Amino acid sequence: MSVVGFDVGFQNCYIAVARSGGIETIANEYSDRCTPACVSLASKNRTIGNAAKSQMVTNFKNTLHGFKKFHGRAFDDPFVQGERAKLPYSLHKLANGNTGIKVRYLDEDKVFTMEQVTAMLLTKLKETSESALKKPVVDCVISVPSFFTDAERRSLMDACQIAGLNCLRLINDTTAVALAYGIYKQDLPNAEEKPRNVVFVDIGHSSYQVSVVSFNKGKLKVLATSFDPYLGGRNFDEVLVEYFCEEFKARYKLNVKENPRALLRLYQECEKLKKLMSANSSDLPLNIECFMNDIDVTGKMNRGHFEEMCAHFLMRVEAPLKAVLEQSKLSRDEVYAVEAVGGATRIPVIKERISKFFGKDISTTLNADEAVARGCALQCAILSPAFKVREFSITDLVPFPITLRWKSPTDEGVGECEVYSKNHAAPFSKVITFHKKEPFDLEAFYSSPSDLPYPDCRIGRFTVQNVVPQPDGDSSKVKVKVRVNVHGIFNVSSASLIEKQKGESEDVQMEMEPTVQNDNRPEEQAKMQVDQEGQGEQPSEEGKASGSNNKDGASSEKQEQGAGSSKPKTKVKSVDLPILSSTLRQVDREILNSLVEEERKMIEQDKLEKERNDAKNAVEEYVYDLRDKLCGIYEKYISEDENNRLSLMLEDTENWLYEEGEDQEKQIYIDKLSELKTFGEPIQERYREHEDRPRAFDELGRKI
Ligand code: ATP
Ligand code: K
Ligand code: MG
Repeated sequence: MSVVGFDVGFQNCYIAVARSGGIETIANEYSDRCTPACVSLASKNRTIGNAAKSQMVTNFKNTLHGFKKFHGRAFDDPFVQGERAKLPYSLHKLANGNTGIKVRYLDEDKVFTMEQVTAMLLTKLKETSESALKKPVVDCVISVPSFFTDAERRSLMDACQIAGLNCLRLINDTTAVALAYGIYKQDLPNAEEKPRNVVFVDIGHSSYQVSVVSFNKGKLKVLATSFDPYLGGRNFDEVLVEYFCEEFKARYKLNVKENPRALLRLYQECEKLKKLMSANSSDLPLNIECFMNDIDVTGKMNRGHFEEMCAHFLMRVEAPLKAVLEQSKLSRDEVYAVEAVGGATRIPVIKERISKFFGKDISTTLNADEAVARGCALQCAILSPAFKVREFSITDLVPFPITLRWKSPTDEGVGECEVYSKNHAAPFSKVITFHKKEPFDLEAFYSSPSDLPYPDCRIGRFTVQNVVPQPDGDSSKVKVKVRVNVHGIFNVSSASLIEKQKGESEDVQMEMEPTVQNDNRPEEQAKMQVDQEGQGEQPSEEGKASGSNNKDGASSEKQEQGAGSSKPKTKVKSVDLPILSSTLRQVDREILNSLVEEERKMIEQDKLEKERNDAKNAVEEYVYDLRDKLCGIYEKYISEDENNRLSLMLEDTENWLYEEGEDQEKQIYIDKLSELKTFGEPIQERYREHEDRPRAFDELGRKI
């Protein structure tokens, strides 16, 4: 079993793994611990990560970046349309209305779903971790922004499946950071003591998240989260880009926005400049050679000016900080520390604003780039039976309230109830009891659309099937279990019909479900009744169990399903009811399976292309190597004639590699190499024999 955590950022991905020495962040084949969230498609293969990033300007139409926020979004979504106008590659409306991406791949026009694009990135992260661990990686934990909605989370889970990963938990970014912070702390207050409250701030490239977390020994509880999903480092890059576009128009008469390549280069240079300004407050230059129309451009900027231009973004730093304090009802004095991660928290003025708001310095005990990935790996270690790590319980929360609405075809009654209030503990299950004579629909949706950073408040429709009246014509009691699971995904996880037994009273049946909980009593006319035991806010046994016992992975989810109904006690008989579910923007399951296969084929194609390239490089290397030696160490072991003939042959081969040999099958290169070796190896042999001979004499001499 692998223990791996992936921080899949909008711009940067990090990987942490558990090894015998503990949790460590690993480097990729470029010795880089950061893998850019970048995928480049080409006529023979895909490149992903660092290699793709270097294609960004040259192959701009087919190099994908900045796609994380398209997950679970409709093509017509205003956010998607806004991004589309700025992206150098093409977005595409898929048949189901979802956002897709259109590229040239293998010399054909090709459309990929968002799930596929992220799966490509995950494939790369998987391979990088596999080469570090030297074993296959399947189980993992992946981070998501805390504001990701159901559709976005489900879409990411589908991406995992396409990449052949088993994601044990989608963990919220700031929760992962909180785990990385808390698990090694020796001095956390005991269970009965007042908890330690820590604020975690993560400002990345695309978004800003804050949460307040309370710690006691062995556990953490997220008290509140808040966010500005559209504020991040890239907004600051954009300010600089806009500024220099204007300036270059005035000074050089250049229309940068009409030239995608130039615009991309300007973005890259502005990001570098922004980072430099974090360390330096004086005037800094921006120079780009051969920028557009063979013109070199120059410009300058300083921190003070930059901060002025960014005032409208800086104003937005405070709101989420305020919101978490309000929600958690904590005063600033009750905040023990403020921990900041994410690249954009390195901007000095942002740091200042945060620190001023709380009236304390920001702590930097965590690695700002790697803390999320480390938290993910720690969570994976906790969930993995194969790895020993101290127990640490995590209680996260439901960021947006969820309401359930029900109706059946002939019932006049339509009812609804908020099953999860804002900041309700998660993961968490609830059992709701209905009285029904026929199948009915449950519609789940986010009840507070204005809080949602997403334009559609629907979650999904769940049809409880096979409901029939009791033999005496009465309504049947139907128990429906709903759950916000470890991934933060809502589900109607099971339903069962309780058959009335002779002589049984209602009350006895009620006791059959001791672990039920619900915090709202719905209207009587809807014929829905909430079980008695679970009134109030205290979590059910199930909710507690999943909070304190972190073995609540994907596998135990299955065990719970129908737990109450599959082991009926003596007095009631319960029958499991099938549930038909369709969730927002869901990828058809059959299509998903074909995407799994497609990814597998693309991996194979990349592998073949790599082998082909390696074979070609081997020929090239042999040519150079042999040529060097022919006028060096081999010179004495070959006649002048032979040397000339062979040198000519090497020259021919070199030319061939640039001409018709540029793009051949792997076998052709292999054959070419062995052909060259038939000439080269005898010389090498003669050389080696000669070199070895005196040494052999030496050794003999010593023995005697
Ligand atoms: P997200 O969390 O939004 O998905 P991400 O995780 O990819 O994005 P990070 O890697 O945390 O983002 O941060 C990247 C951002 O931080 C970029 O905008 C980058 O320019 C910025 N950044 C990194 N270092 C500095 C620095 N020294 N000064 C200013 N900004 C910086
Ligand atoms: K990141
Ligand atoms: Mg991030």
